[in-house]
Amino acid sequence: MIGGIKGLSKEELKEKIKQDFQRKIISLFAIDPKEATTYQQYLALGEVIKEYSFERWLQTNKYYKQNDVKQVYYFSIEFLLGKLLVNNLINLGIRDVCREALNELGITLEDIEEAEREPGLGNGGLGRLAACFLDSMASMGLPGHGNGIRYRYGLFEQKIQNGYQVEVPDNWLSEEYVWEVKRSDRACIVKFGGTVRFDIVDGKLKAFHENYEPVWAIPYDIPIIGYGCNTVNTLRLWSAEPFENVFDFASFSRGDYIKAVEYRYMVQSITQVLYPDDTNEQNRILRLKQEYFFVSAGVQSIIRTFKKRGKSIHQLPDYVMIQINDTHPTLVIPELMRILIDEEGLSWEEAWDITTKTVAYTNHTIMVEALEKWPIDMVKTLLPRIYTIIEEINRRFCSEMLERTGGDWQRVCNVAIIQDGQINMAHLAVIGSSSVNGVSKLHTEILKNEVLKCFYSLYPEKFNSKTNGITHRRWLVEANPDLARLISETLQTDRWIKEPMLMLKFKDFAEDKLTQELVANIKFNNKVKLAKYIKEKYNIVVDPRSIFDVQAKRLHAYKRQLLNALHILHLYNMLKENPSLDIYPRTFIFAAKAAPGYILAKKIIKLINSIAEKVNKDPDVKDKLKVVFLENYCVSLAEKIIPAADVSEQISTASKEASGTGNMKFMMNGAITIGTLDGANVEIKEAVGDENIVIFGLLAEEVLDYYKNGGYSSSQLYQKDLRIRRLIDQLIGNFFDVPPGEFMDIYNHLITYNDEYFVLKDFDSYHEAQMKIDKLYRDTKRWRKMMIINIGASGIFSSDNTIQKYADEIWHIKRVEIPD
Ligand code: T68
Repeated sequence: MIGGIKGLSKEELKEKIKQDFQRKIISLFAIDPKEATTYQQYLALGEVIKEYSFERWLQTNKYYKQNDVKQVYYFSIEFLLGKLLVNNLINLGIRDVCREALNELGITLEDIEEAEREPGLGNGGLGRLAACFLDSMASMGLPGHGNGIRYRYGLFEQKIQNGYQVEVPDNWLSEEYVWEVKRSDRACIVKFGGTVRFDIVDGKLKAFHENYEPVWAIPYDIPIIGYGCNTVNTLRLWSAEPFENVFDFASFSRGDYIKAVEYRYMVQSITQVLYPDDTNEQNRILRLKQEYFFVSAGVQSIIRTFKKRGKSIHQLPDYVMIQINDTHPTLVIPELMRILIDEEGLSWEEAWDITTKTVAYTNHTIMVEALEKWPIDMVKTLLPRIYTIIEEINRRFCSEMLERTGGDWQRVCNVAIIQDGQINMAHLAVIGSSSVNGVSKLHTEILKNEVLKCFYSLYPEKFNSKTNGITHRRWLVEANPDLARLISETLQTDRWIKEPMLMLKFKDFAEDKLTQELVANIKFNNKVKLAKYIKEKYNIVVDPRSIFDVQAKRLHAYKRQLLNALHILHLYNMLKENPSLDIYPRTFIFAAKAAPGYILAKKIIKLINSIAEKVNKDPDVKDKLKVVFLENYCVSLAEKIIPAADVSEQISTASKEASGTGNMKFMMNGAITIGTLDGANVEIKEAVGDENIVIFGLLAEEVLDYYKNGGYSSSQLYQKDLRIRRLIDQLIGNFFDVPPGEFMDIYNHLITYNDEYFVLKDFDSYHEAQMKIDKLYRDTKRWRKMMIINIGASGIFSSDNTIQKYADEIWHIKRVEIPD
């Protein structure tokens, strides 16, 4: 180990970095440091920086243990970390000295930082939220860790070929991953399949799980380094490995060579790949295996650590809290019950009391198709002991409900865990936990009044709202260093990096001419950088003086990239009719991955690219409209795009986007939102004031009312509105240079199936809103003022604030200061 960096002067630290870095290159690659490639330099620097965090990491764990600190474990099937080198340098407070050290060796730190490959262990918002939360917990000195899966292949890499999305496997582990530490000594055994036998032992009914297939869960720990403090928490990701001795040996001795090999294959498949679906992949046995695998390993390891403290198991809820990120880790509930009953010998009632106090559940969606349900037979076969526990939870719950409702079977069936041969995971999560939260005010209201209404009337005290947040350290300090510097200079302090509510003071400078100019210059420079990237990568020239209008997020019908695309086509039509039409030049930028099996979403990508092709090469509109689709949207690309955005497209069908977090990242970087009153947009509007955001479209209650009572016909709109008719006709006519029928799925979605997400219904109102943006942007002073207000107000949406609420209201944990 390289040793710590405690108490060194800046000069000493610089010398140390130089030495450690060069030695590391030699020890890793046996080459002269001068000959190292940028990637080798990255690997060496990464190792050195990781080792610098070890002292604090040890210290943190020691402190938690010695002081009996209550700890939170955030269970999530995805953690979308992004690159860690820059982040870790900033949080350790050594980025500048490191830059200088490398400079003296003739190396540019930024080149090394760029060389890092990001682990794509998440699909989108949910996984990125988990990563923001880790950063906030560590930076706030909160004892909170992550528990997840170390996928061999992360989210696919997206390429665009001839306008179509093509998926390429993300082999992120082809080179070693610098930031992890393998801990084989802390492996756990996870058991699949087999049978359950019940027997009376010492007068008590006991379950015995037999003939199962054991799987090794090997933990890989990543240090999560807090900003400006000594806290280093842990993200533990589990990898599945076969049981070499016991099982293989047994199979071989039976002469069952094939079975032994199949077993190895089965085990490796468990953590092989992240499901590339941001709604839900149902009824896939492998997905269920993944869920149980990381849950079982995580809970076992928590209990093992807890027991080392020498406390009674009954005190578990006083020292441990498990937050489940959506329903994917819901098996925590029966798994904890299993351990408490089968291994710790507690009664059902004791175990249930402990379990429900220890677990809390966050819901991230109201989309019915995304609510997880597992067929009974699948669970019974794969997890026989867990199944018996779920069945018993259900039996007890239903009989209690039967009593409470005076024998109203219908009401009991509505809330049962087991329904129509399936296990309803959201119901299990609500029943088995102490807290249920939505991720924005509006979303929580919809949960209480619609989706989980029956449960809200049963347990109103469990329900609460925790509006999402983003870490301003990554999304501002790291992604937009010039703006961060300006804020510090303007406020004459950088304390806002620790206390984001101080950012609100930046709003006071909204009318200040100098601040306005400086903000505008920073934005312009960021746009120049992005324009350069676009030119280099796609050979498309975009004008940084045009409005950069950006929609970057997963491609999903409800997020309505289609509305944006059709509207661009409409602007194009207007310009063709009247080439001298006065519209302010705009560059429309899209970035979005579609789930590989999501046909409509993939057609929308093709449509955007077809529109881009039409628009970009038409001399009539050349300087007024440009359309660019940036491939492979991921955390690092987001860090390039967002600081350069003028307009942030947050245009989901009201009620559908639980919160959104991109909306917060854009406002934090001075983009103005054009959006519906959906998810956290509602709260962004409250924070910036009506005049600093552009709102359009149906309200959530109107949308829900249409779903319930009908009254909307997209084909009538098609008949009535000439603009819309023209757009739809262009889709299915020969306007685009595509194979016949290429966009038929889009046509059917909009017209045949009556436009489920109200794209056409909101079209007119969206157009009005876009014209308002056009007008506002021309008013330079006004626009700059809006930017500053958005930047300042974004402090409210720092995940530090969100996490403080989780800590106070759900977890009941306190900040601790880890001593030097
Ligand atoms: C998102 N959900 C919400 N899901 O859509 C978004 N789903 O509104 C919210 O801001 C964000 O969560 C954080 O709360 C997702 O991102 C998934 O990615 C996902 C992944 C696997 C299975 C289901």
